[in-house]
Amino acid sequence: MLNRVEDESNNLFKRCKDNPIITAEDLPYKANTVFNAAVTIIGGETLLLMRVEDRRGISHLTAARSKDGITDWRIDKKPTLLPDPENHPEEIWGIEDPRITYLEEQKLWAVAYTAFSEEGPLVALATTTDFKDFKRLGPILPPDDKDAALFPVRFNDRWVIIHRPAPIPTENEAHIMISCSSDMKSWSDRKVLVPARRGAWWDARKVGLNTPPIKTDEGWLFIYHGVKHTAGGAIYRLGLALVDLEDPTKLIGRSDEWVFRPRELYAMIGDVDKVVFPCGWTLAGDELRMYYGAADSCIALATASLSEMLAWLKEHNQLD
Ligand code: BMA
Repeated sequence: MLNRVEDESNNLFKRCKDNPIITAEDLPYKANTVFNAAVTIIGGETLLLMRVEDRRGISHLTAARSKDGITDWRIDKKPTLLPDPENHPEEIWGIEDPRITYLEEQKLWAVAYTAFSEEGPLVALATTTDFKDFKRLGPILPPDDKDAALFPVRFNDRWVIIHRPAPIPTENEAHIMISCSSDMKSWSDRKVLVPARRGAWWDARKVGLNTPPIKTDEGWLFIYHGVKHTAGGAIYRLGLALVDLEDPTKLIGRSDEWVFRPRELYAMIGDVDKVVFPCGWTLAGDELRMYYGAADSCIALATASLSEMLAWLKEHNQLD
């Protein structure tokens, strides 16, 4: 893989030269891996809420803060949010892959994460104002379901969440869905938002949301992953999806090609080979910063221009 030094044909993302920016060696305590981090800006600093897998295989979440979002990460000395199976049995096998959304109305952050229950992974929700204390709302979507993120605002008085229920066995395809709720507890009106493609496509059979949707002039934009199964194992690559500003259940843009793929050694080889898996991004001016888990083993950073990305998507829009 080292001889594949060419960049993506679309050249939208630039990988940070310091990658990987955080590895398990940077943690103040022993763990197996650190990856798939959510991100937000708080107090003028970048905060990553990182998935840390301990040496039993159980994941928890730990916060890291940095002034420039690239270097000098200050990592909490102890796990920030540990699974709490006594009060929340659905967290028995850990908590994983958080996505952060700032809820403007409530002036707090909502964290949607995967709780690994005995019945399978499900979507759970917690809120916080400081990333020190968290209020758990418990499971909000039944197993199997994961890869969920809330929109920051309500639409017609209802909250909206993007998520990915398990494949229906007969179809064996996993599609990105969207559901609505008036109380954030019971979710209904489930609808397919981004269907998995078929056949040989890079995003055939299994897709899932990665980054929470951000508002742009063209629509709500998010990154999703496509999983292609090959004789050499699965490859996790990333594409773009755009939904209508007023009606987020309406898909209006979807990239034909992937925009990012595992390329460097740290994304090609790890606990799970050939995986790039962002759980968040930040936007400052026109600069998008995508923080991604690489090979389920470390955290890396790539940046892109939002306007270039939207212009590229117009040229590469293929909805089905
Ligand atoms: C997905 C999620 C991610 C993980 C990826 C690759 O299903 O569980 O946490 O990074 O698989 O292993």
